[in-house]
Amino acid sequence: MVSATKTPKVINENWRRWLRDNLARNVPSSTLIGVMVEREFDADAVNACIEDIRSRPPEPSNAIFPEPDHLAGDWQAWVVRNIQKGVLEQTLIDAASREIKAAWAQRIKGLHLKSESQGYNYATAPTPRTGTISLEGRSIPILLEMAEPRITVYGNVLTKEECESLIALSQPKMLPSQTHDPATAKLVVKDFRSSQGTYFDRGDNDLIKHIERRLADLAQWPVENGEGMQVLQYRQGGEYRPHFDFFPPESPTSRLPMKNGGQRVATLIVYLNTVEDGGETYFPQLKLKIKPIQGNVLYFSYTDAESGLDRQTLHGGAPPVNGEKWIMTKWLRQKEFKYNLA
Ligand SMILES: O=C(O)CCC(=O)C(=O)O
Repeated sequence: MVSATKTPKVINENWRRWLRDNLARNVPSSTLIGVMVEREFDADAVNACIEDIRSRPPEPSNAIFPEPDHLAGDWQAWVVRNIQKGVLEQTLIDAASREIKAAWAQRIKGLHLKSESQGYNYATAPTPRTGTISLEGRSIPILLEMAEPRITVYGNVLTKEECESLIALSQPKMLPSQTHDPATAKLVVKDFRSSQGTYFDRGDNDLIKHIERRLADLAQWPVENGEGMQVLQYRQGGEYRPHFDFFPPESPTSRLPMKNGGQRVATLIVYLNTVEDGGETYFPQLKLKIKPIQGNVLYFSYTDAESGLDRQTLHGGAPPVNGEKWIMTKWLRQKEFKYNLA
């Protein structure tokens, strides 16, 4: 019998960029090789690519014109799929042009943080609990409190047992994380979000119900306005690059998810394990990093009562340098988030 030899996976421009970004953040090359080998790349090829990146001078900033992610990655497949469906070439060119415009508008507006955020009304922004807090007989220390943007870190919100139970419940149903493709509004797997994830509908089971009530109490926001819980697992080197949690008005894909519950107003991130090295949630505009410690909760809000958006809440999840990172995210909406819509 002839044994089939596997063609090594090609390191495309997206992966090369991922390597370059992580090397720039001082992630050890052994970690990066490990992540890519797990995804069936050849270790020698990855090593050669790392050496090549290291041997080149940094790119001059005026030469960088990145394309929107769906075009930078599998854009040929996107074109072929649509042509096969009968979509006209000109329609694709128009769609791509719109996307490039929207992606650049988002980037540029994201950088004009000061002027955009000046229009944000902190007096009507959602505000979580502060002061002395006792929940279900446990005292909850406030570890960090920031007013503008509104960011609070609480300690001791979930017990070790609750965190472990949530991980155990999630483990059998983890799938590669998805995000909305700006071209089609469909959920797709993207390199900028290299994690595994799963969801629990609101009130899915007694443990989830209990935790949702506790988080609603901390956030001072109704349970009914919360989306289901999302659990994320990042393996060594896995990350979530900086993004906003609200639906950006400049993106054509924002309209659909806002039909149920309106805009997102705040996020709660529950750390289900402690990450010794790396894995922080970071706010690049604020130069702020939050260390993942089991049972702690990070709260931040970004939509005021007039639907003004606080773009200083741009944030990401840094890659764990050693071991894994598990978090659970709860997004809160302006209005009730309904289930079982017809
Ligand atoms: O992994 C993190 O720390 C951040 C997660 C995140 O940004 C999100 O779930 O929206």
